[in-house]
Amino acid sequence: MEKLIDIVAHFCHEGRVAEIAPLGAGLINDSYKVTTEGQAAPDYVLQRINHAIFTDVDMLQGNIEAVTRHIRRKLVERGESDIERKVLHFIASTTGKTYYEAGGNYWRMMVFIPRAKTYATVNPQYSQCAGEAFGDFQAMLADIPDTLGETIPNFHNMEFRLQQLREAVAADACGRVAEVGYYLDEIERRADAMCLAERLHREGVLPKRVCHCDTKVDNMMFDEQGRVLCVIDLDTVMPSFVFSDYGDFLRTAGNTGLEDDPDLDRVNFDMEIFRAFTRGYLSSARSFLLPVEIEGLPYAAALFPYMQCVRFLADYINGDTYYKIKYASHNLVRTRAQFKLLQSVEGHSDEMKQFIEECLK
Ligand code: GN1
Ligand code: MG
Repeated sequence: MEKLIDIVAHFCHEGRVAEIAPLGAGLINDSYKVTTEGQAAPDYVLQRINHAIFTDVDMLQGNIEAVTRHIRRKLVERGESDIERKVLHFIASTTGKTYYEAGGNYWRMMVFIPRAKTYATVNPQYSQCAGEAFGDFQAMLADIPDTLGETIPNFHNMEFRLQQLREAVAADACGRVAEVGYYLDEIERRADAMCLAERLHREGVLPKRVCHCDTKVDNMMFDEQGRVLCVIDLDTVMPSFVFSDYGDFLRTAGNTGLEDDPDLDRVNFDMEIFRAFTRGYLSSARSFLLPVEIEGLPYAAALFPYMQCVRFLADYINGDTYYKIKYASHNLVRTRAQFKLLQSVEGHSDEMKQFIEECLK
């Protein structure tokens, strides 16, 4: 593999590189911070795109360029200040594209957003801001003129994810199926109910819109005052149900434990975060949401722990081919934690409905 410094040299960046160091904790791509000498030039983030997952890098970067261009235009129209910190800026490589291929690896480089932070956990106040920001993100992209490709086909299609799990079970590549019977039964028991969105879509009732599709809480940058600057990690921006963005944020921020918490007593659904995020989201998304979308929000809160449980379990059964793992049973531990979260969400179903009704009054 080419050295990182040689990769960076293929991008049209400013300044001289002082240091390149690993950055972040994503489960898919590898990220590095590229620090430049002095104050004049910005710092950068260099990323190796996971080409096994994002097979069409040209489409991937095309989507991202379209989305960042459109958001930038909206921010300018609104007369926003500090725009460089409010939308990602990918720089061109020597080929003129915003990515560079070297020896079968694909790289891209973006301007590092200074004085910004991501959090693994957020308080209710931050959650409300995050809700407004994701609602606003969807609202800004509602009139994007470009047609976005599906960077990962069927990404949040629950029927497809269940089919993948069933195929993994049938193949049982590592002999792991025997030990996960309990989870497989619990998943199958809920399968029909959880595929509601696909059914509504087929009936022509539920639309797809441009969504972020990876609204984990740590994919959002906050400034020094706790205001949302921008949404990052745009690889999965594509047409989906609004449930994706609403549900995945709550799956991460609304968990009192960790996504892979080995201690299930720590994993519960935090209703205070739910209320704050929902209030924020409805304030900016209400203008375009259909009744069927609003009614589906409690379902979305359950759907994402469920879907993630299915995806982690399928990966465990397949022998850990998709998600980065830190130890042998990591994907099973993740499965258990997501299932516990799902059970906790299910226990709050009526309360969630009531709260949403009150919000709309
Ligand atoms: C992956 O790249 P990262 O870590 O933000 C995954 C998401 C999962 C998430 C679980 C392309 O996101 O869908 O929800 O891990 N992204 C992809 O933590 O599969
Ligand atoms: Mg991420």
